[in-house]
Amino acid sequence: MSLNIKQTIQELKKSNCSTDTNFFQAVTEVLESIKPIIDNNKIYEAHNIVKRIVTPDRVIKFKVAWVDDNNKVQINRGYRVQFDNTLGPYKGGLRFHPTVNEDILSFLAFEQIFKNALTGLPLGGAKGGSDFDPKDKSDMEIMRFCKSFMVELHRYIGARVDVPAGDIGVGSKEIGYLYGAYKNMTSLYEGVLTGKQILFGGSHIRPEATGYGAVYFAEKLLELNKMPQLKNKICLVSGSGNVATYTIQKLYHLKAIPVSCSDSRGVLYDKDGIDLKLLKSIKQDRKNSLKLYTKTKKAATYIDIKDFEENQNNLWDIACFAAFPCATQNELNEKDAKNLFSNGCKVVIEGANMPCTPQAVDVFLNNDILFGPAKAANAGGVAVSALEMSQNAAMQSWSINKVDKKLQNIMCNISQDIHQTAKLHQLGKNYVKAANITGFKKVADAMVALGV
Ligand code: NDP
Ligand code: 2IT
Repeated sequence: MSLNIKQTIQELKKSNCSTDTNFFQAVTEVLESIKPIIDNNKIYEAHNIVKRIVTPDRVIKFKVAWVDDNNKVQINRGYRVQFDNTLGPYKGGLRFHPTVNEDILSFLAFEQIFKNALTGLPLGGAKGGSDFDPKDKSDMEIMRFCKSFMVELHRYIGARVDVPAGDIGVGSKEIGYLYGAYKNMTSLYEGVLTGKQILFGGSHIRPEATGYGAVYFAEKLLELNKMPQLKNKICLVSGSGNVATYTIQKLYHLKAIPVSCSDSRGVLYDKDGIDLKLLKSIKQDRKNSLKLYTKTKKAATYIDIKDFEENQNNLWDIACFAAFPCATQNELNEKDAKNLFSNGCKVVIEGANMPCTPQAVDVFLNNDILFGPAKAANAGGVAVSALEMSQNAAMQSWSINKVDKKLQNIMCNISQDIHQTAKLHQLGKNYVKAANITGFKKVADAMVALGV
């Protein structure tokens, strides 16, 4: 029987919340990609693989009570979506942002299964977080929140069970507080979290890994498609957090010219190339606006989000060779994609998770723009997380050079694997389908082999 995508989504909507739009968007994209594989492999139907893979193992939802600086008790929601552990312990980041809900975390956890499979390392898929907003909180409030969050979370995680890491709003500071709380409650000094500081078991290159990895991936994909490399090319980057910062840094290493960045309040354009030192010093404090940059760099332009033209992000109007959306989901829509195309953009690489809407992706694919989907392009972060787990398990610390080389290898392998799949299944340059098929097959074959 052939896979009926509409019916599968409808059944899923009955058991999930029907407003889970991000989750259904992600599931639909994967199912559309793998339909030919499912239809041609009776074994997957016999093992009900589709239904098993779109249903999370468990969704843990809990209350986080913490005390603010005014001695008031505050309440937030905490979550951990443990989607699938077929290939290894549950693995994926924690996001602290006011928009966090079960839908967003389910979509991220679902995507993480296939991303982690693409790395070739033994990792399952998960995601978690809270609607807590660290941006307007003091350090002490963040610490107290993290401690309370871990009081609940520690029951469900472990170095061989589920290993969270960072994501939006969770950097090495938050990971430190979370790790401290876990250690205090369990007496275990184990690799239960990744993205730790080097001082207490972190890995070199983990902060840089997602951004560096996206650029390594881009260079390899360009090479495989016999396109020019990034050297001397104008590049657009969105976001100004972890992923964006290290994407910009690696672009400079390769002598490319990253001219933009953004945050939730506006967009910054510096035609001379973003001054990374200045950007980092401004964004050391999450509360700072990018507008501060123009005080030092008079030639740079800042556009406030309030002044964006309707249904358009003004960042994507700038002429470029390559675009790296590195902020958040659905930040680049169809109109933005058309603007990129008409301004000569040749390659789009997703540093963030699902930053391009499905309609934007169609514009890229229909206009021969080389498109690197998130689950392949931004897998460098979780890949170095897995290397951190290896170092922790072996009680070792590897050199910068060793980790960076391994990261480069992993990103090159991912590019080659999806390029190979695209050839094998005659998908042209549709790396969305190729990445989904490559990741899916690894998990599905292991599911069949392991039995129910
Ligand atoms: P950070 O918190 O370090 O930075 C997030 C950046 O995105 C900030 O500049 C933030 O601006 C901006 N942003 C967040 N929400 C919005 C929004 N609604 N509209 C516009 N801008 C927004 O997070 P990361 O850099 O770690 O994560 C960025 C993306 O990369 C996410 O999609 C994440 O899932 C993905 N990712 C992260 C990995 C990692 O290792 N950290 C690994 C793989 C993927 P502001 O400060 O104003 O909120
Ligand atoms: O989306 C992602 O891959 C991450 N936030 C990193 C996850 C991890 O476990 O390092």
